Amino acid sequence: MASVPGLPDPGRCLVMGVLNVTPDSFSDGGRWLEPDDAITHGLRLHAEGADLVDVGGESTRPGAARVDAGEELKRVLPVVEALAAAGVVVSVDTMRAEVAGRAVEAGARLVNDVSGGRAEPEIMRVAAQAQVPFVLMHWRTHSATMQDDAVYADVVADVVAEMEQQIAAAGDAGIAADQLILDPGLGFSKTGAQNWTLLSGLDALGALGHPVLVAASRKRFLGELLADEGGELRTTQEREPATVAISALAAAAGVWCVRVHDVGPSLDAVRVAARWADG
Ligand code: PMM
Repeated sequence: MASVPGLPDPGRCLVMGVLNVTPDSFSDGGRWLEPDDAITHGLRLHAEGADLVDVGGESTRPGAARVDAGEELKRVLPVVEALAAAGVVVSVDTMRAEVAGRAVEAGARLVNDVSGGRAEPEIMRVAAQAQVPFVLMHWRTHSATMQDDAVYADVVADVVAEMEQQIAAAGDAGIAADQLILDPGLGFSKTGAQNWTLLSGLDALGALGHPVLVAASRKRFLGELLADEGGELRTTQEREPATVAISALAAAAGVWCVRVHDVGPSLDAVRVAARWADG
């Protein structure tokens, strides 16, 4: 089982709880926009057993417009600070170097950059200097137009090749190899079919030699798979059992961490997978 220095190591796949302090994220947008509500929810995720709580202040749903850095800082910092002070292992979900740096100062212990260092390359140096682990997600462009770029000759090979470039950039920026976590970026410049191909080809990502994080929770491709006969997608809430299935399968495939909105059921799933593997 992979482990990352400085982060929890429970001997099973980790569970990261999602805490979006945004008005417009696809699943929990608007629910935790007030700092007190966000902090309460973060503590709840922690109490439910989340190994990490991932605090984000910018929605990356397909088509989303960017927020400015000042607004992102205003959303994220008080929540990171309060949760870290309460003993929660906090990760910050941001593409901005300044937000990452300030969040780490406020107590965040992991930088989760959905752009994999491509939006603001300086973010890699910030993580390196702070010596915190860095989630390098596969990403091509910002959410407003990302689905126009879901074109691959071979999605697994192309994603791996593009990630190898960003892994090299992370090394050049001074991020230690054992502080780097890879994420295929499900839904980011990817169709539903491409997400499934990436999941079934996760070994190729794992072969790059870093822990892998999978974030499928409640995403549209699960709603599409389980659509009714009239083509009506499952609602985000109704995608929860499928999310739990992904957590179990990801854990069984050796994934280091799953990032989910509802922690309890996925924690059960990764515990089952660990027990199964133990025999
Ligand atoms: N997806 C979202 C946000 N942050 N971070 C990582 N590492 N990987 C992802 O796939 C990812 C992410 C999408 O929005 P959500 O916060 O509503 O799930």
